[in-house]
Amino acid sequence: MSGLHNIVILTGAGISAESGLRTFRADDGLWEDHRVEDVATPQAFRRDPELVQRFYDARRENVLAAEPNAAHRALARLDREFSGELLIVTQNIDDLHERAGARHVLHMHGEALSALCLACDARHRWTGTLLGAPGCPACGEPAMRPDIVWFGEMPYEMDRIFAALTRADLFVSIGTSGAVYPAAGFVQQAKSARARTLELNLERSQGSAWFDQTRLGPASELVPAWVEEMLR
Ligand code: BJW
Repeated sequence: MSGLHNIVILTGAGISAESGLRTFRADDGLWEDHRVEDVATPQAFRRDPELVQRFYDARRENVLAAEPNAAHRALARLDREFSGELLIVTQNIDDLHERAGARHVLHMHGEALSALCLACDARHRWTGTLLGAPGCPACGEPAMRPDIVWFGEMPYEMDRIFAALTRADLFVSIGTSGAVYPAAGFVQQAKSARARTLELNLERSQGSAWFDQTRLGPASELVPAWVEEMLR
């Protein structure tokens, strides 16, 4: 495996598109039905909690109905078989990496199947609805919100992510448009740590010029082919 010891993989909505989960910024994307400021900010939640809960209740149902595709399965295989350190940092709120069998996954933008209590900060696995303000299983308060990182909020696990980027000798970005920070800046951090950088995407991302190599096509084809090369 050409002397690699530390791989960091960033995934975005594009890796789950072929599992039937819509991306954000495509013509038929999630933001087509909703203005981002109406559903993905803390201000939106304060202004119209029912709209936001309904949006994420529907997303949670879609996640539960979706299945991992060949790209998730290939990354899970790499996670199992790579002898060095590997970290999958996903911006996605679905659990398809885990359901494909990946073990080293960080959800920097939160998880659809988790709820966060605004009264006591407890996080609970949540597969039902949040509309109707159910009580928190820990403190009983009807103060549960989707455990999602909205615009203006600090993404999860940033310390572990930055530490991994500093050690990385390969950084791979899969199915993300590079429109949202801090994730969009990871390629530059990896490059300053002298990592090689590879982009796998349907079309070039906004930060495409930062990558040493770009391969264009659907994730379900590109990712298994790349993993095969890595494990050869
Ligand atoms: C395929 C495919 C197939 C399709 N195969 N590929 C100005 C400059 C810099 C920063 C800012 C700024 N103004 C404001 C900010 C900060 C802000 C930000 O980035 N705003 C931008 C609009 C500029 N960021 C934040 O507020 C973040 N917090 C923050 O910065 O805290 C401070 C901080 C400081 C320093 C260090 C650390 C922190 C929080 C961002 C939260 C983002 N939340 C969302 C929604 C919540 C989750 C949810 O509802 O699901 O997360 S936004 C949305 O975008 C979602 C996604 O995770 C995220 C990224 O989208 P993604 O995955 O790239 O999807 P798309 O649709 O954009 O792209 C899909 C791609 O797939 C495309 O490229 C297709 O080609 C490809 N594709 N089919 C392969 N089959």
